[in-house]
Amino acid sequence: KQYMTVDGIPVEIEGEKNILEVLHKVGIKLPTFCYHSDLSIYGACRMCMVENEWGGLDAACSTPPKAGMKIKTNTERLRRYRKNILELILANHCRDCTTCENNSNCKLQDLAMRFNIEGVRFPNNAHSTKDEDPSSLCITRDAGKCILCGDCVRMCNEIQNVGAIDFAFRGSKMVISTAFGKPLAESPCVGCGQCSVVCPTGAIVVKNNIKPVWKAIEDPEVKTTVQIAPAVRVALGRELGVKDGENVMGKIVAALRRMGFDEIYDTALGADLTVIEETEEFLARLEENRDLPLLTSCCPGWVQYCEKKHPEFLKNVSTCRSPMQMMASILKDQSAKSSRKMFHVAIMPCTGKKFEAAREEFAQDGIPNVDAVLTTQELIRMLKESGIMFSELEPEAIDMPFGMVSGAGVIFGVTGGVTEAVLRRVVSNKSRSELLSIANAGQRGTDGLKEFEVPYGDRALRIAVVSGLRHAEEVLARVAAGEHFDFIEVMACPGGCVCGGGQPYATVSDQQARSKGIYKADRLLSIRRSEENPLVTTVYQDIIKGKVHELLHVDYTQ
Ligand code: HC1
Ligand code: SF4
Repeated sequence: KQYMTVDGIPVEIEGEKNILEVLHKVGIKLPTFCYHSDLSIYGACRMCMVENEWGGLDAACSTPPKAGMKIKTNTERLRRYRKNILELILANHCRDCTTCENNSNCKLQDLAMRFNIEGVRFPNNAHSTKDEDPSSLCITRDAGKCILCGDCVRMCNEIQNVGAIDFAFRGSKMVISTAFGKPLAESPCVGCGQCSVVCPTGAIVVKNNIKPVWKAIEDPEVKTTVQIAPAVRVALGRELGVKDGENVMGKIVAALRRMGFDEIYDTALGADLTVIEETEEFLARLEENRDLPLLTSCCPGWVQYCEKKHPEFLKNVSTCRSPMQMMASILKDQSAKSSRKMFHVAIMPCTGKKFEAAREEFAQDGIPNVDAVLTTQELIRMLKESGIMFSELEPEAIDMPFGMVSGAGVIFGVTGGVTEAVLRRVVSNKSRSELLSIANAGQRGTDGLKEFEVPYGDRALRIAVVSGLRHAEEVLARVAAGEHFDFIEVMACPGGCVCGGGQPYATVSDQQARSKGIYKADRLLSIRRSEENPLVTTVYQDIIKGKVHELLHVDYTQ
């Protein structure tokens, strides 16, 4: 066994990659801006310095632990050093904290409080005023709040393989920028919002669409309808006094009713329809041996990635509209028969859905099917604004005629969920034990790329499940090189929608709790397969008869 000494106490080294990890084990959480275990180590913020036995300072994030090492983590010198860094950052920072989108959700604010910053001794610098790029429909960047930690750059490059943003210029002129300083909307950005997840300040935040939603709710002439995505129900989190991973769908419904929405639906019904349509499309392609692998189409970040980087694969992308759009197309089509105007809101874990909602493919006579997308984060804000005591609410049920969903629709919220839902439909054995064997086929778990085979007739289906766009790039390269897959599910956000860019920040254990929560919700539903949902039959037979293609499909190749 090997030991190092932390603040005079021996601590065993058990293969940790850096001192930070060793410290976590003994309950010490040093401040960091630029450290995320999933990203490469940058070591730029210097907040996690520790003092070595010779009086030198080492960054705990980039120093591996060694046997016999002696460090101190909390000395007068270190505290002064950290305060100094914070003051320098604050001097270069737009300090409109009380009106900042990220107010109370900001690492800089937190650390300023933790280190007792009572004033900033340095003069304000050039970057200390707002400098916003509002061009993206998904996120807003404000260079005035950027502390140059580089987390967003590494996320966009290393995990998402998009490379929309990077460091530009040097020294005091350094900024994070798109190529040639273009607006983000004109860059390769796919709107996944993962940069905002890792941004420690308000420099990258989710675009806020709350105002038009309140306005519609207030308007007596307008009927407000709302759908709630699968992954939202397990991520409302501690801010509202519930555990991450707990399924609070019933409470969300109750809260939305109190807020004034007229009709409340579950996107999982849209997902049930997606399963039916996508399975049919998949089986047809298998039969005709064309345009394989089928690439899933419900994730808007992925669809944009394919459009921007790999248009040659667009013919493989399923023509199914996303569940959000299937649901919305049907609702808006229904509302055309009514004299009352409908304003339809989608509550999503995803920033990219804001872009999807604005796509011209998803409008009827110029009116978008989804009028506003609110992320889970925005929903939390509205709940707080309303003064609703969320944790105290008694659960309520969603509305008819779309008030029943299957477990297959709910599991869309985790990586592998779409695949599992489609497999439940594809296999002819409909027994309970078969559900279990499908669950263990290989699509579950958080790995960014999962590959497996499932027997189908006298052959095997070769399947890949991808989350995080870097892995999509990898698997597309293999397909381009001639490797065969039948079905590939892609979700842009690592872990799937439960870890979407619009969700409240989650630690690794929160993420696991959310996935577990989704699978638990599935197990507790009496209907586990989309085709067994009686409302699916009603929708096809009564509500969208003769309009299936028009309302449920889209062609991204055009
Ligand atoms: Fe998703 Fe989907 S699962 S894309 O991740 O297919 O956002 O939750 O609503 O549309 O159902 C997101 C989640 C969501 C769609 C569904
Ligand atoms: Fe990159 Fe996604 Fe951020 Fe766009 S939203 S800059 S693609 S990480």
